Amino acid sequence: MTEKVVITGNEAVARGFWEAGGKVSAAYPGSPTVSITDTLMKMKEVDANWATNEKVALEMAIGSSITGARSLCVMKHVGLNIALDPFMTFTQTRTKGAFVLAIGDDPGLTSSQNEQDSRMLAQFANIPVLDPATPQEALDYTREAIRLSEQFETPVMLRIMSRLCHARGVVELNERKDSHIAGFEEDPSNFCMLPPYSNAQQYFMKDRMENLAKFNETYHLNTWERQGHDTLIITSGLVSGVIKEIAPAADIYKLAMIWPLPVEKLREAASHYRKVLVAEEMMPVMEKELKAGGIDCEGKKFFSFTGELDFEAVRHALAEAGVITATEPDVMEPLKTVDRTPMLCAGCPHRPVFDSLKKLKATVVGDIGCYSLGILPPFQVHKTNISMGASLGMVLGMAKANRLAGIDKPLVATIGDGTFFHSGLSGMVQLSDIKENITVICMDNRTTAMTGGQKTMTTNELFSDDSKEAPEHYVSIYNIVKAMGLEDVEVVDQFQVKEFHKKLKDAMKRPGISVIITTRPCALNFKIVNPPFYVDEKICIGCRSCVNTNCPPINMKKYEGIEALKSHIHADMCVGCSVCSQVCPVGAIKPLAQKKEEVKA
Ligand SMILES: Cc1ncc(C[n+]2csc(CCOP(=O)(O)OP(=O)(O)O)c2C)c(N)n1
Ligand code: SF4
Ligand code: SF4
Ligand code: SF4
Repeated sequence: MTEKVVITGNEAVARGFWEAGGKVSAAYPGSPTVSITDTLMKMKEVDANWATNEKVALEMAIGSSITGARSLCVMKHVGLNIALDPFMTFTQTRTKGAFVLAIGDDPGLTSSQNEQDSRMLAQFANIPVLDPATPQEALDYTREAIRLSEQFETPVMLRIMSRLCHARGVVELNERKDSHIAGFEEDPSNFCMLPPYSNAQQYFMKDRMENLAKFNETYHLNTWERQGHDTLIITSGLVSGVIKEIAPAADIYKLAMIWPLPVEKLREAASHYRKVLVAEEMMPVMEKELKAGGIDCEGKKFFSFTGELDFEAVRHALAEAGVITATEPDVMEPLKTVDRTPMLCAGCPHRPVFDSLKKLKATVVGDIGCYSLGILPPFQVHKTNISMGASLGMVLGMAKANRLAGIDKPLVATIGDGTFFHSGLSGMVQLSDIKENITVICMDNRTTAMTGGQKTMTTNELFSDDSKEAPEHYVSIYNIVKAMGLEDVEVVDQFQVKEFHKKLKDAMKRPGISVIITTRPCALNFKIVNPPFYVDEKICIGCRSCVNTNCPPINMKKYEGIEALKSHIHADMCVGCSVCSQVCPVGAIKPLAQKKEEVKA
């Protein structure tokens, strides 16, 4: 029985895995692929897991695959950097249970620290790549990836672009075909990657890629649309759909498997045309390979090497390449939107930390999470942001360089609980036996907030429901840091604004490593709503200290009968964290309930 539904690309990947008899999935959260795992977690036949980082996720999926279970590993593009070590060696082996790596690329860096092209890592690791264009293809290609993985004994990369992950489309569903888990069969020549076994696997890997390239020469999912145009556009995935809409009369060779390329087939196709264009987002992977194969083509001469190839970018490139006339009207008027910088939520636990750091004029080595917003105005406290977990190693390097240069300036590093467990542990150990003056703030909001509130090892169930029962599983950052031998470790409530400020100031003055662990949970994820506050405009002196905390409900406004601008709180947006009332120098911000009491009296 088939059914048609409207779902996202991510939901389609999850469904495809389920239909193909998928058994185990392991993921680390990161935009744009988060909802693949959210969806899998609702499917009882699949054992779906969030791992502590991408390397652990990959290793879990390797383990289930070599035990014969159809396995899926999910991450965002930069996650593969973390998992690259096991990945590069695992791809030498003959895959047992299917292994699919669903990886989300983010051209245009809508929510990432860089814009890397995962195809390059697939090329590096000698595995094939499928590139779906629509939610339907996301489902079909996931099933196909499982099939190819078992047929060719290879891990398969399913590369999904951020726009497809979140795009919705009509998708035809099918029943699940369950699969059998054969169990682990000992085979040192395949699973013990040491010489001489690993030397032999190089030949297997090379032959496997040659077989896949041959297979791709006649792959039924690659399509060649011939309409008599003098230019052939070789493309794949989302970009193929954009091209079709902009230039419906174009001749398009759309590849389903974008690595390894069917060079002979493309050479033959190219021979029918006056000109060949290669349209691909980010790196010129296909263009370079085709040029190396002697095929006369152009790509990055017209298509940008950075950003999404959206309608405007493709239209411009096709006009420049002479495929369409420049006078053709735009397919879509650009939307007129108001630019807004991202803001911390009302009641965010990171706010008072940034407020203090700003006042202390600290040099802060930042990390990745909601607290990365400390880079932006009005706080502008974070001075660096490189990769997850980097703050701890970086702050140590900076402290050492400062000492050699005779610069006596205390340094602060921030790291969230999610990031601490992801890749901060080893940096923290490195800090445990040094003499430099460094303050580390572990911003433990009990969740991986930035990616939608996945659990971390400190996620305390007490915050997520009202059961008041002890947390099921809780790993204390305090205990870990103490066990590393660090003595100067404090657990603080940053919503006691003045005390917190003093503790931070003192810690920054103390020599050696001081660790401060903040404890207030994420207001959004744990739905923390307390009674709101209001501004007594008669007391307010308009100093803007509250406004500078950048909490969304606060703004300056003109009150009737008062000349100067005074502060105001939108009660329906305020979640009553009290931080603004604590920074007000004249006590003008009070609980709204108090005002109501006064009115009654
Ligand atoms: C290597 C890598 N994997 C995943 C991500 C996606 N990501 C962005 S921030 C973040 C973690 C944030 O959690 P936490 O450190 O607890 O900070 P919070 O957002 O809760 O403030 C993740 C997983 C990333 N940027 N880089
Ligand atoms: S999601 Fe949580 S941690 Fe992130 S800004 Fe909102 S309240 Fe702060
Ligand atoms: S009490 Fe103040 S800082 Fe807290 S949520 Fe309300 S307006 Fe924002
Ligand atoms: S901090 Fe107090 S005095 Fe200053 S603007 Fe806000 S409410 Fe007014």
